[in-house]
Amino acid sequence: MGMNITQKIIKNHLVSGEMVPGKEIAIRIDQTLTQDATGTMAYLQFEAIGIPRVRTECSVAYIDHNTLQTGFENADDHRYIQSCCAKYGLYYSRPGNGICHQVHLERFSAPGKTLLGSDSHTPTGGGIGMMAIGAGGLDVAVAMGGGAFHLNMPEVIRVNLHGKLRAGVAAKDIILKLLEILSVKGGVGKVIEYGGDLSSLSVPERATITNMGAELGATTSIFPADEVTRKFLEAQKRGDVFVPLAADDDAEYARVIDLDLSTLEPLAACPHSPDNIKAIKDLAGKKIDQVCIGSCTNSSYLDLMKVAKILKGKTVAEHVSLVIAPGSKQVLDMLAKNGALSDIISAGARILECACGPCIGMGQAPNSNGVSLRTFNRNFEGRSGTADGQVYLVSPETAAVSALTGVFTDPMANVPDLTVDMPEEFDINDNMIVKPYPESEEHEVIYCPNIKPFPLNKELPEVLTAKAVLKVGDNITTDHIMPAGAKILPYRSNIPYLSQFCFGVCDKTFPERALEWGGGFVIGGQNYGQGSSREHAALVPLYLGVKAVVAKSFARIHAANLINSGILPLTFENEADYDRIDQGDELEIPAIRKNVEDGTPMVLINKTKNLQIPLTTVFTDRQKKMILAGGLLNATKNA
Ligand code: MIC
Ligand code: SF4
Repeated sequence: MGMNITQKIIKNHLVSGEMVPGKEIAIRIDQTLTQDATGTMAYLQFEAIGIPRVRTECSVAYIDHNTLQTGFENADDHRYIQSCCAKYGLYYSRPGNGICHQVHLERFSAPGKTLLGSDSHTPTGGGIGMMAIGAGGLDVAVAMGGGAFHLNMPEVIRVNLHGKLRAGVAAKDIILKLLEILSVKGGVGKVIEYGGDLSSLSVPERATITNMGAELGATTSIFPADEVTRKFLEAQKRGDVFVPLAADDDAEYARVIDLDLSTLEPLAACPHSPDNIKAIKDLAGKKIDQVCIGSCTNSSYLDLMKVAKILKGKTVAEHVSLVIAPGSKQVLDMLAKNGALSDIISAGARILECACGPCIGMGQAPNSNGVSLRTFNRNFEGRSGTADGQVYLVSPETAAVSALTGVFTDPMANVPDLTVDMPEEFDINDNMIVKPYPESEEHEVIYCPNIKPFPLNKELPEVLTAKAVLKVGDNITTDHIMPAGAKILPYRSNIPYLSQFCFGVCDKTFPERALEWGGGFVIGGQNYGQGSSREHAALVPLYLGVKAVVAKSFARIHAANLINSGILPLTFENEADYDRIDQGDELEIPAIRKNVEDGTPMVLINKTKNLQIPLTTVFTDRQKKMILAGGLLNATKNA
């Protein structure tokens, strides 16, 4: 039987396990990336593992999240990460060089390779035919050291694209449509593979789609590597890494979705979830306060050239603030050289540096109750930095047209000709990427005051007794668990400080209660831990004493991060039992250690209500070791 792209790449990288959907497999990782907000922890963990030099084909550390530098903290982190790169043999992409996923796509991506990144939008690389997966920092640290990455063999959903997008409709609208069809949990345990007639979609457009596959909860998303891919790589002067990649005609899929692009229309993801989709025409006329264009989803040369064409010779509406953050130095440089930057500036746009910026709440928080149109990928409550901010996720075309009118405006009726040819040659200047130093050179790691040690768990006890310290609903994101933003993000390497803000969006009293009660169980609904890969959403609860999370279901990366930290992700056998636990109830799992060791069914006793609640969790042998030892690092030490 023929194979799909996912199976082909996994087969080429398989270290152990059977390629049967749902079963745990281990794959070899060719490339890794980290960014600064997850990177400090990842390098501290890499150092704790004790391997003298990275063992991948290529590992890159990017500085793109924490670039505001309102105090010494960010610069301390940059210094630490740069010194780790020097000592351990990594590429270092300096602040200003751009957003990790955009730069990686331009300068390092390669079809057929595996990439593991400590950022949930690492699947951006799927736009060029990489198997690019997001993970917690510790998993990336292990991969940097040459260790395999473990995941459950995904099912593959095939999305066939037919026809062409109409003028004013963008790649962003394709992924928003899929979010409407599949929802934020529709991709859990799955790879979304694209096929059909793809000749009209450039690599940056494909990357917009694979980038936001993260919002489907998918393990990753991937496009074939075809002539469009080859031309993109040649224009980046990296044609040598091209290999063609396609699914076999008789490959099988768990599900096939057909999308006729010519019927799509401009869409928006409305507050506060990427799958809360409405047509722009149904929002038309609604007043807006802010427009932000950029992020790893929509900040390519192609995107910003379209924006420049829309803004040329016009003025941003007087009550609107328009900010634009180009995705990379390459993009910004090219816009500057061809004059498009001038069109953007003279229309009144505010130019931000090439970084994540407002996407992660690093500046540009909207006004109170402000309506903000963003070309980004996440609109979780409070993420913008304004608690009651109303964030809508849209295409660059919708964003730019609406910035001019000051109200939601359908770009189909209002755009000039937006044809932008992909450049024959991109502007190549890698002077902001410091290459790995030769192994023969000696370099010291610089530990700055902002770098604090990370917490380590203890062995799993025989009996687990604790209170339900917090009860939350469905689709809790890691932004709820460990918020980011300008006031908090600089402390990613300082877990005690971060802990004051844990679950702040849901319940500001949580950290104090957790410390007072000695931690406890967190009770969650469906898709617990969706969103970012930040392992701080596990490390901070660990610091506050959280022992286990009992939920209806979990998002992939967060469940792995919990196990890596020795916190048990436990699932209700009957979802209705969620209603039989209240915050403050005394809970106990009487034979927890034995249950984990033997794989025998676990029962949670609600001592307050005198109830027995069956749990279904089954751990693999590898996971058992981690849970019994109190996390991956302890398990590695014991081995
Ligand atoms: C995000 O978009 O939420 C982030 C910030 O890039 C995170 C990583 C982090 O929290 O540092 C992600 O997507 O993994
Ligand atoms: Fe940065 Fe936003 Fe992309 Fe996360 S989603 S990597 S914060 S641009």
